[in-house]
Amino acid sequence: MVLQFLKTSYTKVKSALARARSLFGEKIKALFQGKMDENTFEQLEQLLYEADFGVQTATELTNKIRELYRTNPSLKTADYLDALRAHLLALLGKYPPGLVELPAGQRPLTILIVGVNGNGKTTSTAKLAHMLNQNGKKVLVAAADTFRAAAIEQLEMWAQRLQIDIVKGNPKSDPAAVAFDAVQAAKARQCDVVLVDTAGRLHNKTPLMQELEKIKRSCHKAASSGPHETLLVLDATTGQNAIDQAKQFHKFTPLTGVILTKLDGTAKGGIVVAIERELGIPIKFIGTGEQADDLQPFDAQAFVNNLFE
Ligand SMILES: Nc1nc2c(ncn2[C@@H]2O[C@H](COP(=O)(O)OP(=O)(O)OP(=O)(O)O)[C@@H](O)[C@H]2O)c(=O)[nH]1
Ligand SMILES: [Mg+2]
Repeated sequence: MVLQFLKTSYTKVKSALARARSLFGEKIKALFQGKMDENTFEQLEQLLYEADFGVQTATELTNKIRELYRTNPSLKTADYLDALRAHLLALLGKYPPGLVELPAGQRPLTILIVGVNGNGKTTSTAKLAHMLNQNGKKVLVAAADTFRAAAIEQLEMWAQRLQIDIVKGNPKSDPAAVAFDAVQAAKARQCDVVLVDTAGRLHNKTPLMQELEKIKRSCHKAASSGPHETLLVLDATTGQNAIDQAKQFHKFTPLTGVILTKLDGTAKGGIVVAIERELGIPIKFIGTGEQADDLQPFDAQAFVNNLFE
């Protein structure tokens, strides 16, 4: 029901990956244009590692290219790039795109947005609400980051600007109660989707992680099959620490997907592969800027094609 018709904008992905393409993709291309020898393979492995692909993937990809060269030393630059693209796609294309589908007549789809401070939760909540709204869904957002008054105001401003329904609590009130009220309100107003924005929390602070469990239970109490998605917002510029964050969040509150923000601000696209591979959690959306329409459904093909040209 939900996201099948959400289309990836290749242009947006292309411009978001401009830095990664010029600082990583172009270097790889240059490497394959020169004379191939063991030094080339070592440099390739180093480049992949520096671009946050993770040790395992960097080694595997390098071995594949080394083997390709060994069996056919007369291959061209384009052949190596094609091989790299194909291997990456095989690693990434494992998850169905989009949000889960609810059985007909069952709503609202409840989505919990979680993550450490400043990763882009509130902005992503607004962007995702906007995307769904643009696709004809009736959406409600919940300002369940009651930790700071400014956080409530921030989501309120987005909601006003995007003309989206909002349910908010008072500053310092119980975020689980806000989530409960929001899901109830979404049911009463026959909304298709409710998005719950939560406060930033450090993944190594156990009481804060336990609070998430409470928010989750509260969503469940309000609508027994939810929350249907728990999306972790990760900042692509964080590097390998993003993996540790995801592991901890996943331990306390099983995640159904990742929103990877700020891809426009990094030269390292490899974290996309590392997250899906090391955590077994799909990247569902990518953040490509600060505006309302700077969110794209993650599309492995578009990603890989735009990383190397
Ligand atoms: N360039 C870029 N900036 C982004 C993206 N997503 C979010 N931001 C910016 O990142 C900053 C933090 O975003 P917020 O949405 O407030 O982050 P948050 O996780 O809600 O923060 P806390 O509630 O304080 O934990 C803002 O300046 C956003 O505009 C993105 O995809 N690209
Ligand atoms: Mg926030």
